Amino acid sequence: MKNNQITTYLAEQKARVDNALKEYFADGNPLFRIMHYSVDRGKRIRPILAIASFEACGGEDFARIMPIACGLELIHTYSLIHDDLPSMDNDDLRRGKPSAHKKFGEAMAILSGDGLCAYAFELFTQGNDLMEEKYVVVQSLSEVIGPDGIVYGQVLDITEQVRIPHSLRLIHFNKTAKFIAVSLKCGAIMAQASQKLVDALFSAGVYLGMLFQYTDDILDIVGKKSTLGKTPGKDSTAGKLTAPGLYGLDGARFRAQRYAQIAQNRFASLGERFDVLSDIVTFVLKRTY
Ligand code: GRG
Repeated sequence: MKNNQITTYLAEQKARVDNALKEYFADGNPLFRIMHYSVDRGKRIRPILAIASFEACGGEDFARIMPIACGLELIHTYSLIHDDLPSMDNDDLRRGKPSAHKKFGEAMAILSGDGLCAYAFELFTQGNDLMEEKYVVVQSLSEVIGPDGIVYGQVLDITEQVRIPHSLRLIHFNKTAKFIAVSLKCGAIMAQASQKLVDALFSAGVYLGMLFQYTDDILDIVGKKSTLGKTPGKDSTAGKLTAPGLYGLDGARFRAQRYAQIAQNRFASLGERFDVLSDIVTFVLKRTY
């Protein structure tokens, strides 16, 4: 795919996800409006990866993957809301607007995150078909968003003092890469792909996830305020362990390219149907927001 083709593909998938999310938040008590405020405006990279993986694995019925894809976005948003809290990163801006606690106060921000987490599991388990697949989806997701995944990554992010490559890898792997990888895995599970393919997509996804966090760290320094949608330079000035902080900008860019290359080799080895994932890798490597 050419650069403009992958951009169009991503925009189309994002529109599908946004429409579905709007429906999931169309009704409900006022808390749903508060939750949707934070859900609104993300890039939707995780749901798009689930959809792309589902389709590449031969999945056709869109209704099978959409609730799972949207549930991933709800969990992601929940983690962003909590990440921004005064006791965590204390960020006033998220997705180009006041973060949840700035807009609604800390208590409502925490509660909206709690609500998003529970609502996500409602979406993961919705309907009476493919119960076994949904069980594996929930099992796989629980493993990577909890104390051996995102939550652990955040603990390390806050507490890690030892500025060595191993620490950086551990933070990136847990905070970001496992969740990106599991998004691909969920798409494959819902397409009833073989265990071998499910595992191959997860392990390729880890490299894409490491790349994603590298580019996030790089953009934190060189990204434009107008496109970032969050407070620029926050991580570097807060003394966080980041890729450019450890390796310098050029070193971080070089290593990002290496992660991209490994991810692309892995996707290429799965056959042409997975080219879209290689194109997403290129997009992530070159992204400006
Ligand atoms: C609630 C699961 C959960 C965990 C609590 C707060 C916390 C522990 C973890 C924070 C983890 C975190 C914020 C990781 C950063 C991941 C990352 C690169 C976020 C930016 O993702 P984008 O660029 O953002 O996809 P958009 O806004 O486009 O969705």
